[in-house]
Amino acid sequence: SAPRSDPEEPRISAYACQRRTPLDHLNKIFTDASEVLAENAEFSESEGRGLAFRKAGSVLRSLPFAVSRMEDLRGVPCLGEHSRKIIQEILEDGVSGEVEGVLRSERYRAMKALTGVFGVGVKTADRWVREGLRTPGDLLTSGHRLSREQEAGVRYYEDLNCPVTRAEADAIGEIVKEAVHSILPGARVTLTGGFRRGKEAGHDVDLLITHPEEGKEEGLLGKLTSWLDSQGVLLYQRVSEGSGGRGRESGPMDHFHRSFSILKLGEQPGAPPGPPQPGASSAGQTQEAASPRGQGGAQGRGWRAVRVDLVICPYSQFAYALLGWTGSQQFERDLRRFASQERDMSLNSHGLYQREQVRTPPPPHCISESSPPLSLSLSLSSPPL
Ligand code: 8DG
Ligand code: MN
Ligand code: MN
Repeated sequence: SAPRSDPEEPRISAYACQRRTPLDHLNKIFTDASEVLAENAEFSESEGRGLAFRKAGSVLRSLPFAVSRMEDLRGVPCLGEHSRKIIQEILEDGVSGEVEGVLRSERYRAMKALTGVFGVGVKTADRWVREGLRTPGDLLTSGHRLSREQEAGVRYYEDLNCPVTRAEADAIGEIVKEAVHSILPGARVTLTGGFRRGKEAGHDVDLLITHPEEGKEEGLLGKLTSWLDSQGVLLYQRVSEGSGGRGRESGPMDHFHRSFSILKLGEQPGAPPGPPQPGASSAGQTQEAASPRGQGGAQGRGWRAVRVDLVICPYSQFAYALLGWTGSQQFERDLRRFASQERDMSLNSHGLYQREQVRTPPPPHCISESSPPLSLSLSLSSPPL
């Protein structure tokens, strides 16, 4: 694509982490389209194509004007031929034929419904679709063997596909805070993920937990989830032990102790959930069904199921963990790409490393919680913020 002719015109960075990306933006009609095409690509395991549409969506979200002619896109990076064709179609016809086709296709709909089950990835959903399954309800009637996670995913399908509100996220935060403080006074619980970015709704609640005295956080996750279980709040969990951030930290995945869980949220945000049902207080045991077929759901039941990620981190890594768990995914991806390609450094949720030192991190420099967002122009030699 041609560079902008006007040298005064600020260039738009190809890195999402260098673009201002407001929650509310002006090009929703185009970003909705690229989201559908990205999903559809991911459903056929075309990761490259999926990423291209995600990048296109991300740059469109950052534009301070509504795109109304193709010329508006001169010099805008991250828009490939395919994305531009879709935008042109929408500008001319109001909709994209290709996107409409995807939305109508039986395969896309089935993949969307089945990957919408907690614990079901693209590979599994694809196999089921080829076997003729279309909805989570079909899973029950077909008698397919489900993992414990998928069973919970089907049981709470409706609730988990109903967006979590900000008030519900705060209420979950309060429940977890109360539990954490009763176990380890002085520990800190921080709401991260989409809600930290200011979103009004999300698919889960992401909580990062630490204690200002390094080492005090060890063993906290097990105690926390036992406490939640004893209160009848823990409907399901899968714990990832990791190394607690004390092993060799490299690669894209982090190594914090964490729990991918489903918690029970009582009727009024902040209100304690109902008493545990006799014999049903352990995660994974039978609870009232949130049926995937329409009846059930949160209404009338007095509680709803909410997906919650609980992450424990040592205090010395808190700044990086907070940065890494705040998202968005595109921002995180490009932040790491920027570190690597522009600074020859390596960034993950544990620290920022000189390239040669990936396996022996220097002591992470201290960034206080009240600091302004980490500026990318900082180098390691800068004084602490
Ligand atoms: P949503 O829940 O509102 O839909 O959006 P979100 O909060 O932005 O998405 P998310 O799926 O909850 O993820 C939030 C951030 O957490 C995401 O940008 C990357 C990060 N994250 C995971 N899993 C992992 C992981 O295993 N390791 C690390 N370091 N980060 C992770 O979701
Ligand atoms: Mn989230
Ligand atoms: Mn999450």
